[in-house]
Amino acid sequence: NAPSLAVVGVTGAVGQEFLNVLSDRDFPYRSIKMLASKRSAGKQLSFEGRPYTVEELTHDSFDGVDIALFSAGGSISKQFGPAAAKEKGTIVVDNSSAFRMDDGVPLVIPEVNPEALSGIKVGSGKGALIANPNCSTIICLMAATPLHRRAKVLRMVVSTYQAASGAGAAAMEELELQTREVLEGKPPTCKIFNQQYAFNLFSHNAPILSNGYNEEEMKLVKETRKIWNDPNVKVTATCIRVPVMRAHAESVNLQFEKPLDEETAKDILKTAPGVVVIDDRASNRFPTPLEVSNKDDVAVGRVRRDVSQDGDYGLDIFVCGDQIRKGAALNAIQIAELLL
Ligand code: 11C
Repeated sequence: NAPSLAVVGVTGAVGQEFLNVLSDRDFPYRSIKMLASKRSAGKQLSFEGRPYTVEELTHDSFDGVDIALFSAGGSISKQFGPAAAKEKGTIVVDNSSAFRMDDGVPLVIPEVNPEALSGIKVGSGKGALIANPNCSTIICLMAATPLHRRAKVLRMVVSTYQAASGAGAAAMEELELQTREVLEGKPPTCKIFNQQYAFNLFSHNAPILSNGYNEEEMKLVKETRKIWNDPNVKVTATCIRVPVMRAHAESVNLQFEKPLDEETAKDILKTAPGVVVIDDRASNRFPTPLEVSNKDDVAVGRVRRDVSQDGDYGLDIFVCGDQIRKGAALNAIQIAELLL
């Protein structure tokens, strides 16, 4: 008995990727609603050879919906997610940050903490809210978790190089437009970001908090603790927006409780689900955002002993992952697969 689905925010970058991933993975469904704001209602879409009309999102949209995949921003999630779960018995997998840190809301990377979904099942008649982590957290923890399981991470220092897609389809369009404008000697159009993006990079555009970190950096700190169920793990991060279209890169420095040498670390990563190792020192070939774009797997390389730490208690790694896919749509749909 295949579930009925709804995609909320279907016209956005992640919404469109939900459809690609559902199709690629042959996700079973008996019906699917394409939901978006009033502005997009009435648009025609084609999915798996069938025509669909985008419907305006309302509370009634979730009548009879088993699983709703949300990616329409935090305020839409807050407005419609809890009501759909509570009143309509819908299982909401939410890509926004609205509920991630709420007690009782599982924050899940299927390869990392699938146990957080225990007790939630499609067809049980009971709705639920499940949060998809932030993309930089997902990509980082895909690589760090297999090493954490072996040697226990005490401290993690993350530096990100984040793509335009993290700020949505309009930011991707702005990067393309600005690149053309700069090459043509015209002033760049700065609508999404308040500064030139093409041929530049800048501190992540998320709001800066009172501790000097921006929200994106604190998501890495807090979400890691929740996903690893380890309130004591020390995490610090610096998040940077770079002019790359759709895949994030992250430099991750790890300090362990137990020794872990680089060869063992590479062997662990080679067998980790959803991870590929690209680490060819002889030809200087390592992960790149372009190489992982439109791919499911997160790529890890530059695996090396941290020379600033004694013995084998520290490693540096470099990770790249597709922000729209594993960082958002794929992760959410893998969660839904676990619930079937
Ligand atoms: C980015 N991670 O790359 C952000 C965007 O909490 O889901 C997504 C913010 C979030 O800019």
